[in-house]
Amino acid sequence: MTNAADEFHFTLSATDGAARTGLVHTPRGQIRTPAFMPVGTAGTVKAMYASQVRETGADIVLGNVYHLMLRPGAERVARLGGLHRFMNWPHPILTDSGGFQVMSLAKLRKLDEKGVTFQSHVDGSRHVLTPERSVEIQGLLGSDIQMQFDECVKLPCSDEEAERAMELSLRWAQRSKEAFGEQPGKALFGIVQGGANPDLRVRSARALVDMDFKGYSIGGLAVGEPQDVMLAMIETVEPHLPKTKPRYLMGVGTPDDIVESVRRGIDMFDCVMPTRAGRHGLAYTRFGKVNLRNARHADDPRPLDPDSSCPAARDYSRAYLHHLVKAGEILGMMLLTWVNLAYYQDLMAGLRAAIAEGRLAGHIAETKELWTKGDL
Ligand code: PRF
Repeated sequence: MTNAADEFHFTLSATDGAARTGLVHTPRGQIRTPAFMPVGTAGTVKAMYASQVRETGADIVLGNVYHLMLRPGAERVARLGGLHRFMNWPHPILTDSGGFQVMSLAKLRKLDEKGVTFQSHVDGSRHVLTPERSVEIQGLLGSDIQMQFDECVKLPCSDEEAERAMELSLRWAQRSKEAFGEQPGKALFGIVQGGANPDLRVRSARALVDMDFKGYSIGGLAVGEPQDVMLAMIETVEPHLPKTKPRYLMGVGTPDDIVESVRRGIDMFDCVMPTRAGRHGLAYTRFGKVNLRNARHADDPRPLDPDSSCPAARDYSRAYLHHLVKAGEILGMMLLTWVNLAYYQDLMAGLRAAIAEGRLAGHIAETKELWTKGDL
């Protein structure tokens, strides 16, 4: 028997239109929603200490089956005490199931009803991922929130192709659920697919809700379509998802994508954007994006944002950051990743507070207004 407090569950504390704020409860801690999950693909949020990721305000990070099964191997991580201990992150971890990364990174892929066979991008070795093996790997890693194994098609694509992948993903959802079984304190999410076709999206959402997952992801978006198509798909799917379960929009996005998706009822996000942009000299601030590679920063003594919660945005001049980026110094990547993750977490905290106080629309308008103050 498990205590109700040890169960994975979601509590809503306030809504504002379709937007919601609440808590995902896990035995490893609570996740304040709307939440942004920094991406820790290979057992590290690149260029950040785990403790520092926590200090920016992150309650959960994301790990990837695809990368970790290839290197260092899921069984090895399990022998070493699981991913939390391995990467010194004692808080919740969500893992992605691998299919999406196989399709974007692996060589010589072959997909059939059983699963995906592929060659590693690391050493060319041959591997098989099935719904059952993906769930097994996510268990070996010790993931708190697992994703079903799915197939994501790039957009644009034909309705026939979107339907085939959506139906396959539903069969894989059922197999993932059977492989996962009952695991108190842990969750498996179903993933809505269906391309840019509203009927397919509704069918996918309804079928997954009938299977009764602990949360629902929306996949297959931010894969080449314009923002208005993505937002229309969220609006189509949202009414079919239970209010009592968390909704996670996979791989999204820019600050603007995030605020517009929160407005439409999304609770969880992940994206490489803040970390990857930071390693490429791009800062996200309250005043919009700043490209530190640009020569106009070379003599600028001002910090990125003197009122930021992040020391890296307050205590270093734009001139110094420009110098580090131009010189290819590791510290440049570290400082800008820190700035960006802190900004994303502050953005989420601002959205949560605004929803709680019923002033989301005004808050979003003010937030966007500041973005236009831009590269100053
Ligand atoms: N499926 C899975 N992971 C994902 C996606 C998906 O559709 C996306 C799409 N944006 C990002 N990550 N399993």
